[in-house]
Parts: sequence; structure tokens; C-alpha cells
Amino acid sequence: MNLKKIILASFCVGTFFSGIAQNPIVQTYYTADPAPMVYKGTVYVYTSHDEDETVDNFFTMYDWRCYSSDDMVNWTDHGAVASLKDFEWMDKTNGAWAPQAIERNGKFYFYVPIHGEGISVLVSDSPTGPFHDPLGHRLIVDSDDVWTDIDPTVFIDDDGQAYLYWGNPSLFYVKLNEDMISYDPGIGKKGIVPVEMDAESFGESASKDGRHHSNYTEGPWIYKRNDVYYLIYAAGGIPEYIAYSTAPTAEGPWTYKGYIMERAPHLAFTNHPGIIDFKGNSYFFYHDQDLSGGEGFKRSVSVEQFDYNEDGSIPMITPTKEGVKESVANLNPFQKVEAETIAWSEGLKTKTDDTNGVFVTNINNGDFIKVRSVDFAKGAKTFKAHAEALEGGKIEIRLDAKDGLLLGVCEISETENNWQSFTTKTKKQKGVHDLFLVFKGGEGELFNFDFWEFSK
Ligand code: FUB
Repeated sequence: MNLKKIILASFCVGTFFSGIAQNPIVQTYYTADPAPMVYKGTVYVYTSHDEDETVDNFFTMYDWRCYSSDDMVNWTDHGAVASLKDFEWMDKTNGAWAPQAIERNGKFYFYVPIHGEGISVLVSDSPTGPFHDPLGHRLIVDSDDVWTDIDPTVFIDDDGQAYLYWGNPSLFYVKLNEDMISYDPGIGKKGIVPVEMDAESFGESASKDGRHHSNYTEGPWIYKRNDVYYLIYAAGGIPEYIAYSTAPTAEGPWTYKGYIMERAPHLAFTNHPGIIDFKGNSYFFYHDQDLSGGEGFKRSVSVEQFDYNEDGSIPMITPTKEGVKESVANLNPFQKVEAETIAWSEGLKTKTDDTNGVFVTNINNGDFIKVRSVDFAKGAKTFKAHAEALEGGKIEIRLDAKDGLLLGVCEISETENNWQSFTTKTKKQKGVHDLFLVFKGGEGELFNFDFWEFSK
């Protein structure tokens, strides 16, 4: 099944039969291994990226992508923010596995495992890149086993000490220096500390393969909340559950606390957690295989809102298709909104070029974008779309459903310039609504779409 048909099938199941589908949060690409980061009122989710075409029935992953949201329901695509090509010292073309980014003193440090090549770091002045390689070599390579040095998670403690944890199915950490691109060599084995793992700290091994010393498998995610240090991770071998341990310090000792996400039919054989607090709520990111119709090498990032128990423990979190129910902010349609800001879409891809940055492409008759919680205030007068006509077509501007109230129709027709703004009058409709931009036309790709805006 191609991606377009899979999205359609998934949409039918997710939306028509079980209410509003909001998971997975990206429908234009396969995304995995979510690493959310809150920076200045925005959530950035860094993901690995499963290619549409899987090679040799294995993880096929060439670059890392980034999505951002101010409201937890609409996600703006920032494209591939880093790739294996950023490492000139290395000639691997596959293996861009689970990343995590962190900000320190206005710089963004992006820790990435390259399967079989240890862990490296990239740096940028912006959360969405461009990132560059400050070292010209790996940051961590501790083991000859290609599975060991993967899945970095990074955390800066209140005293400024930064830690990088990683590992499968053993767990290690280094104390990063303040420059975030080197570490203190004076502890452990040349600076690398192996974490003691047993049933008490990480649960009894459910896997009898002799490799696992505890229930911990991979994908650690470390953070601190109310003086407690949390380590969330994939557990139980393959297929993976999500479990967690807590500790009184960032260096342990860890105490096993049990599972927080069980198996579900639409989860992949891997899972990978990320947790944040944002605008007063707590969110749990993970990945599943719903969008690909069950292909474990074509995963998609999803998110659930949850509440900690009063004692600080994490409840069991159920993976749902509905995802985040309430937005934490409304979207202002009276300013430029990137077309790639999407709550749900069908049939679309995004592309990046030097002129437009990221834009929406692969638009065919019947495809659509849904944008949630759009605040029309006292109503809009016009709608403007910045687009490039291909076969040409129309954008139907509708409210609250794909066939909801029609506010207007914006014609996108061929012009002398490739990219142009097209405007149409709209019916005035007050208040907060979900906006549906429904694409109509004949055969073939209708147009490319960069941004839109209403006027009052
Ligand atoms: O995405 C490749 C690998 O699969 C990650 O590094 C693991 O955490 C698992 O999700």
C-alpha cells in the first residue's frame, strides 16, 4: 500500500469511527523516536525518520526532522534539520537513529546516535538548525557492539552539571563539560560510567537472551521533577513496553517503578519515550505503526496528555488515536500561517527549497489540511494563499469538517510567476473553529502551497 492509501485507511479508522484522530502527529512522513524540547513557549519535537521505502527489511533512516507547536494540536514541519551528510568524517549512509536536543546559553546541542558509529553531537544557534559538527569526530564510542552506543538522552541539573545517558541494553553516562561537546574524563572508565543494573533498579529481565541484565532495553529519557530524577525507557526486550525508574540524584541509585505503557495492537516492536511539561500540562511522546498499517520499520510519533499521581508516580498511559484532546492556545489566522502547520492531513508531503523553506506538496484532488482551534474573532473578510500552480486547482475553505460550512473558494491558477499570492473573499464566521483547507481539481498534482492568512 502506498503512503497516500495508508493515510486514507488510517484516517477512516481514526476519524470516522472513533471521533477525532490526532495521532500520529505527523502524517506527511514516517517519524520515530520523539525527543520533545520546550523552548520559549514552543515545543520542538525532534524525530528520527523512517524512509517511505525500507531497504533490506531493516531501519532505513538517513536524517532527523523537527516539528514545533505552540498549542500541542497543530504541528509545524521544519523539515530535515540534520542528516548523516553533516558528518564529513563518516561515510555511513544509513543509521540516523534516536536523537535528543537541548539548549544551553543560546546554543542548541543535538546528540545523535549513528548505528555502528557511536554517538555524535551537532550545534546550532537556532532550534531548527542549520546544525554543524563542532568536533569532526564522534563524541562517544565505547563498545564494539553496534547496538550498545545508541539512544542518547541529555539533561542539565540545577547546579549546571549536564549528563548524557545512553545505551542498549546496558546503560552508561558521562558528565558533560560546560561546552556540552566534551566530558569529564576523570570518572568511570575514561569518563564513561556503566550504571549498575539489577531487578531492583531496572526490573527483572523479561528477555532470556543473556544480553539483558534487567528489564531495561533502550531509549532512555532523563529529567527531574520535584526533586525526583526520572529515567523513562523502553523495556521488556522486543516487543517493547515503556517502564521507568527514579532516583534521588542524577547519578542514581535507581529504583524500578514498573510499566507506564503496555503493548497495544497498533504499537511497533520498538517504542521510545519522551516527556515534557508544557503550559501546565504533562505530555508523553512515543511512536506507533498505525500510519503504515503495521510496518515496524515505518513508525509514527504520537502524544498523550497525562497527569502525575499525587505521589509523583506516573500512571499507566494508554496509546490512543485521539491523542491530545484540548489545545493549550488558539491559532491566530490573521497572520502568516505556514501551510505545513497541520493538525491532520491526508495525502500530502512536504518539501524544502532555498526560496520558500518548507512547503506543502503532492496536493491532489480531495486531499486536505485540518488546522485546529483557529480563532476567527469577529470573522474574516478575505483568505490569501501563497502557492505555485502546477495543474491548477482550488482551495475550499471550510469550518469544523471536511464538508463543513464553506467560507469561500480560492482559485490557484497558472500565472507568469511560479509562486504567487491568490486571494478570495470569505463569509464572516465568528469564534474558534477547526479550519479545513480542502484541495479540489482534476488529475495530477494541483499546486504547491507555502502559507496562508485571513484578513479582518
Ligand atoms: O529508531 C531506531 C531505533 O529503534 C532507536 O534507536 C531505538 O530506540 C528504537 O526506537
